[in-house]
Amino acid sequence: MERTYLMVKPDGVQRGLIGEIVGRFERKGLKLVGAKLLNVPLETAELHYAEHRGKDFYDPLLTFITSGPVFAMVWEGDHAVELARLMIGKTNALEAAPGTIRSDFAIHTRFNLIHGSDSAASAEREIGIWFKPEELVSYEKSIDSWI
Ligand code: IDP
Repeated sequence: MERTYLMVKPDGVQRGLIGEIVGRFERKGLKLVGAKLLNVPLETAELHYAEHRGKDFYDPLLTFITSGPVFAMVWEGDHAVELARLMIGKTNALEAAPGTIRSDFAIHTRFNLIHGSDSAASAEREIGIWFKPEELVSYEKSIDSWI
């Protein structure tokens, strides 16, 4: 069983797409184990995007991600990281495959609606940045054996 960190970015929250996005992962069969709406402290944004420090899009990215509330989530399931990345689509909406979240709802690269961890190791690191262990819920769903 794998976990991934997903986050509806400020553009997704402003555009009223939280429900649409959450619904896609629910219908897929992944299990929501943590969620919260929050304004992002600058230090948290810096930690989350540490790998991009120094790139030309880094400062605008921090400004964007701290500009309004985000909806932070942890989802669980077999291959959760890879499945979520496939459903999200490529970073640039122009390159995202039809049917992906970014293709269906985004136009630009920065305002691309959602973050998803790119590996199991990144997921564990990011979950540690955004959630305390006690904020994650462990539970069984009787439907699990059908997925
Ligand atoms: P990802 O979100 O698809 O994993 P990353 O390369 O990790 O993409 O970049 C993090 C975020 O930084 C992107 O989701 C996007 O919001 C922003 N970003 C990445 N590359 C660019 C760019 O070339 N111009 C503007 N923003 C960018």
